[in-house]
Amino acid sequence: MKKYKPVEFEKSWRDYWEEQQLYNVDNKLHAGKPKYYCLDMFPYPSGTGLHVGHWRGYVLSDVWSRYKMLQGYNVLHPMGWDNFGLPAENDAIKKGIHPKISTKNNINNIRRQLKEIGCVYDWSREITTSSPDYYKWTQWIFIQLYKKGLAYQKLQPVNWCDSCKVVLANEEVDGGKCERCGNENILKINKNQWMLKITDYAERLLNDLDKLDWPSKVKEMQRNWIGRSEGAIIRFPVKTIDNINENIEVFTTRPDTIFGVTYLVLAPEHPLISKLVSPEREVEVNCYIKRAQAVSYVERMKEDRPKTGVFTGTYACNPLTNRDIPIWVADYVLMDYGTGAIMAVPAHDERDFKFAKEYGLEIIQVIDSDSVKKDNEGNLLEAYTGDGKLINSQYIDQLNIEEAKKKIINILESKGVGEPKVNYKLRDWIFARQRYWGEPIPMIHCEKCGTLPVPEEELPVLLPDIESYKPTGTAESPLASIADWVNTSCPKCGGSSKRETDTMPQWAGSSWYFLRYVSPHCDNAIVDKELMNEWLPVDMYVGGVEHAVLHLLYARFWTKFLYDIGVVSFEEPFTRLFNQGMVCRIAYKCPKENLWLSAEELKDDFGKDNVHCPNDGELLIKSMEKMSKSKSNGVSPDGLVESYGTDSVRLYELFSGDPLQDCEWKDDGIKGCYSFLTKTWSFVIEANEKCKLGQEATLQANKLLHSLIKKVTDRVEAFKFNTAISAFMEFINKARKIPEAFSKETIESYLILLSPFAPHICEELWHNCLGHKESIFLAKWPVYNSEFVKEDIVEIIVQINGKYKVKLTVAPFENQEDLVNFATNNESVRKLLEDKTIVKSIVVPNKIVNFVVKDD
Ligand code: ANZ
Ligand code: ZN
Repeated sequence: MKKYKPVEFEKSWRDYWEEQQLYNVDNKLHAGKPKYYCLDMFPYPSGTGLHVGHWRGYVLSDVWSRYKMLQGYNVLHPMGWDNFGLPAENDAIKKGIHPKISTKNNINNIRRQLKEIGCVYDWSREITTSSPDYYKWTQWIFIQLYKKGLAYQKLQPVNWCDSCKVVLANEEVDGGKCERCGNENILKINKNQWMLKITDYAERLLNDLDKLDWPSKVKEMQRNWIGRSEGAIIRFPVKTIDNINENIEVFTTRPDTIFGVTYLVLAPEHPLISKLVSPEREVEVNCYIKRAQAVSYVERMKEDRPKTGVFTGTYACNPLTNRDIPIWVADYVLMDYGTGAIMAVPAHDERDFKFAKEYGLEIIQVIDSDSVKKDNEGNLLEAYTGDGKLINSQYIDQLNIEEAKKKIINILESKGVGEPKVNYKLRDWIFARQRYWGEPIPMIHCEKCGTLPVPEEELPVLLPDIESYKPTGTAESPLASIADWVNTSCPKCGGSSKRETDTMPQWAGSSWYFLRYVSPHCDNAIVDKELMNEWLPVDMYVGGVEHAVLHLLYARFWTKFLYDIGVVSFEEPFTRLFNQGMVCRIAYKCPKENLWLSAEELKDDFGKDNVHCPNDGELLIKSMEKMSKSKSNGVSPDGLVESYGTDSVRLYELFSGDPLQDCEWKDDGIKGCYSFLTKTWSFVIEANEKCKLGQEATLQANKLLHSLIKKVTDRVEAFKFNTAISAFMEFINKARKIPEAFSKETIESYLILLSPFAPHICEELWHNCLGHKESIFLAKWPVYNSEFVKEDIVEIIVQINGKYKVKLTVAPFENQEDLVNFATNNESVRKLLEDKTIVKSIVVPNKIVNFVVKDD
């Protein structure tokens, strides 16, 4: 019998799939089938290529796509490159190669690696965000946004990294540090910036989350990011000094606590400060403001930060009690939320409480309940933020909080000193970078006519080729120094004018790429209408949870906008979302040099405890870390593919853990998968040899196979690929003892089931052992016969809060956690659990799953 040698045939099957255009959706092989659009979050082509951690998501979506194909769908599974933006530019700067060239090289390398995984993409649809025929349409969208008043310029404090010499977006400031270089010295400078008014869409972005079949964790993250708060605006008149007549407007979610206000706080950037500060306090206040500017927003928002502030020397007046209230300045109040000013209620707000304690300010309790904590003298021990009844509040005493809120808002309105207000945490999107490697913002500044969009027929505004793409070290983009690009004529008056030199942020191209894939070569419109209606929205979107907020929010925003201007016919781009967990691996760090050491450097010691540094003998710190270049714990797939073949690597990627969870990469884990494939190889060959023409499978063989069909189908549906693979392993250990018991048809079914996971070996055996002439991926996913799985099936009752909901039939689980997973992932159960938080799940093994839930 021939031995299993994957290197001998894997490559040629990959070539075969490409020649056959297996995933080319226009191919006539797929005519008349229903559509299925499966999309991977496309990669930034970084210089280091892909490690096995990156592979995980691509393998997952490939298995899913091949499975859908076998189920009879015409599967659109495209791939492309998000190669504008900071990572590519920084990488290029480091190596001194133009980003256009370096990203092209990187793309070629990653495309090769993706092909090597055996993923079949429809490469005829490949798109690149930096190619002019793509970014032409990114610029076009910008102009449409501008025309609708959703793109505007605003003087904004921006984060300036003194070390990278660039302006950083808020999301690039990570824990007060520059995300690129780790520098902690992030300054605020003012700059006129292009902004997109995503806040106009806040309500819809929030409400439409309910329609999506997404992990509830991601929806929750989006809800928090949008951050809707209901409350009120209240105006506190400033006590007149020098006849100034000003009000301090605050936003509060707790108008009910107005009788407990003991001071007001302005953010250090608040424009009123200079007007109302008393002369004798001016020096101190200015000094405080200066210091506050050096602190990042992220830092300022931290709960546990010591509270600091200064008194302005001035008082305001509580509009309902006429009491004098001191006005303070403190950096725990942020300028860009609400009104940049608050009414402080130390008795019921934790930050206010700490601040009041620090500066000896009065604390008036206005909410009472049994759980309020006090010392012997009756002083509050901490801020009480729970439910209760109003006290010390005149005519609203004894009301509950909700009643009190309503009543106070009514009174404020009738006196004209306040009104209800909904506030969002979501900020407008700063849509400009002072960098070279991005889409030029297609605007022109004319001294006479002002700021105008480039006429649409002149798009794209090409990014010029330049010698120096490095940051200028000023707050301008490198484009500003290319005179013959910058100077242009005004589209309105023809006079001399200047191009906008800022470029778009790296999120731009990825905010709409899913749309371009359906008609990537369409040059007279952003998308071909008919194809758009046929393919979109995306049925399954696969990618890392690190994009749970920004990318997904931006893509949803642009989709809603394109819907509003009639370009697309759907309001949400991604119907279903799957976030794979990260691949982790042991990592060693030398505490002395702060260096991470790789497996190559540590040789046989890798994996052991108490390892010493080969350079300086220091005891190394061993930990489990996300696989990454920076921790020196990446594993390149290239060598593994050479020794074990792609199929084994694919299987191990899937087998190493629940796809949703982080998993650990063990270097010899792959051997088990290789051994399983070797067994599969000899089993299929032997069974096929022993199988006589027309032979029927025995009852035993049928039972084995049909229970496998049932298990694999259920588990794939639930995205539990790891347990699907265990089912294969169990099967093969039993089946190889009775190879003579199988029929040709049962052997075929086995291969079809395995083919999405290990496509090469299955295609090889399908052709060269079983004698087929067409790809196995044109076969049909087998269906189990319930006759053969009777004993193997249990009925699971699913309850929510003890009430019967649905019945599921499934092969019994050994591990009851898998049963809970299976139930949570079932289509109808998922719907029932939407917008609920599972408090716990109670299991009667293989009989009942009861979810105890609360509403979100
Ligand atoms: C009085 C009060 C009493 C408050 C109380 C809370 C509890 P959300 O919207 O839920 O995050 N706040 C308002 N603007 C702020 C700003 N720019 N910087 C820092 N804090 C700000 O919370 C809104 C609450 O956060 C507001 O309600 C305000 O404090 C504070 F027992 O007003 B509250
Ligand atoms: Zn002009």
